[in-house]
Amino acid sequence: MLEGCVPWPAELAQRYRDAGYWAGRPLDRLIRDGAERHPDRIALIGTDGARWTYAELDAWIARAAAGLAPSIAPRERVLLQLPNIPEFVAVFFALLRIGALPVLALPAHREAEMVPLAELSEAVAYFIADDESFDYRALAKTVTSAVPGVRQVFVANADLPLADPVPLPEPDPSDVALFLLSGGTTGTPKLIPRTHDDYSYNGRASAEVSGFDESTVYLVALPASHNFALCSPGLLGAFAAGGTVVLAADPSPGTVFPLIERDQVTVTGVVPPIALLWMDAAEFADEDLSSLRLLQVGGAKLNAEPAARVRPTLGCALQQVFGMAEGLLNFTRLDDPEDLIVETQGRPLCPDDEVRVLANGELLTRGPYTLRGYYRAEEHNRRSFTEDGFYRSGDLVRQLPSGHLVVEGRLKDQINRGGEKIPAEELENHLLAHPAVHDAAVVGMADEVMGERTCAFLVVNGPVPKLREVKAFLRDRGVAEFKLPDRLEILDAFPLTKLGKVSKADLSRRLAG
Ligand code: OOB
Repeated sequence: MLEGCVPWPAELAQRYRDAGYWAGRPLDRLIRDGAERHPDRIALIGTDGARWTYAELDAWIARAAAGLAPSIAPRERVLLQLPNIPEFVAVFFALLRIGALPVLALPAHREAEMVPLAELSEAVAYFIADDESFDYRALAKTVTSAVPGVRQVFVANADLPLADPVPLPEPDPSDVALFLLSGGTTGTPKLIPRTHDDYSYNGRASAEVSGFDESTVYLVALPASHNFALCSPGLLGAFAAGGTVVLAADPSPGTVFPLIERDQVTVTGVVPPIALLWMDAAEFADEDLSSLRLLQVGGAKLNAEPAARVRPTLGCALQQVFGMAEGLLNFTRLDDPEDLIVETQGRPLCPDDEVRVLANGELLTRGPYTLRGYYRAEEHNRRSFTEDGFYRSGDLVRQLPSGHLVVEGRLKDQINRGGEKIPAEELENHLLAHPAVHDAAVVGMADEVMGERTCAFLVVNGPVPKLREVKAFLRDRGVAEFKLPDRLEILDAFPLTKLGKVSKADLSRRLAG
């Protein structure tokens, strides 16, 4: 296993192999198998309608792998920051094929996220795209000058090197295939190593519980680099089932509804605020959405009331998904009774997912696709895992006799803003850098649509800054837009707990009261 990663203990690894979860095949087999079994089926459709069969996609990947092999070595880390464009798929699989390890950044990330990520991963290359919405070339310049180890920048939709396919050595399926980003709870980013074996299982098994097959047309509405849209079941699950993947540039009804009609999309996955938006827009939409069979909702809690409205408004079934980039995935089952689908966040994907709910409600888990440690984070790992290897999710849940989980809250110091995760400490550190800020504490405030929004409490030692100025200050530091506070509250001093720590519970109560 790659240095800096924590392997599963040998007995568990054997159990996962014996049970067939770990199939001993490299992740890029998804496409190679598809090209062998059904070369002429449509694998991928771009936003503009461009189409690739499995054979064509496989050939493109092979040429991209050959083009990249001279400049990137096996096991080297590579930053991948691409929107939902066909090149995402080509580059992702090309990197797997040469044994390089993609680090999946979100398109929304900026300098404040990308620089620490480049440092931690010791990335040697950085894939960006030319995009109307943002100048990624400028961002890449900033990152490469701050972290010289990033020796090459590729603009995937402008200068992707292609060459005649060459034979490449197969990676060890038990080794790391890629890194996902953790939602995070601390001031620094955390990388989640996912192996070929574990991530292949993740995609295959979630495709199965979601009823994916060759008739599946999966729309990628969320960022493809997020675990939900990538592999839960997401685009990798759709490929595993021999289905078709359609890429949407963004999840707005104006973008997505025409694609659903055009490509007869059968299933997609979204976060709760997007589901709400779609339900509102569907009533007035001209497009025919009748091909949609299933809407998967996850990333943040979907309340029972909107959950019950999915079928009447969109005419499709609902599947709740409670997942995490760290591993464990919970799904309501397609044949679950309606009350479980509406009122719970599903039950674990795998019979060998071990779930422990502590007396305080905290969910701990280990299993065949849940990490055993973050990358190069020994100290943090001591806090995030039990002695016997359970991951402390920081989520508070209730488990029903059926095994279904109801998410009731959170212990971790993170804000879940409509599925986008904001580590409080990270934002507090940025706020503390402001000259007028003496102390900062960030808490979530309840919001009908987003679930939570972000409130920054400040103690100031200078002129009281306005929200607009604070946002501009943070933007200037290169903090991603979704992490900027929605509200500012100025206090003379913070309420403290009996132990003398800032009482975020008290701060939350102030917002509620
Ligand atoms: C997904 O992954 P992450 O890594 O962005 O965030 C994980 C965290 C969970 O620990 C939990 O706090 C929250 O997001 N969460 C939910 C939820 N789904 C995720 N909270 C309540 N209800 C839900 N349905 O968010 C993710 C990864 C794969 C599939 C789906 C979501």
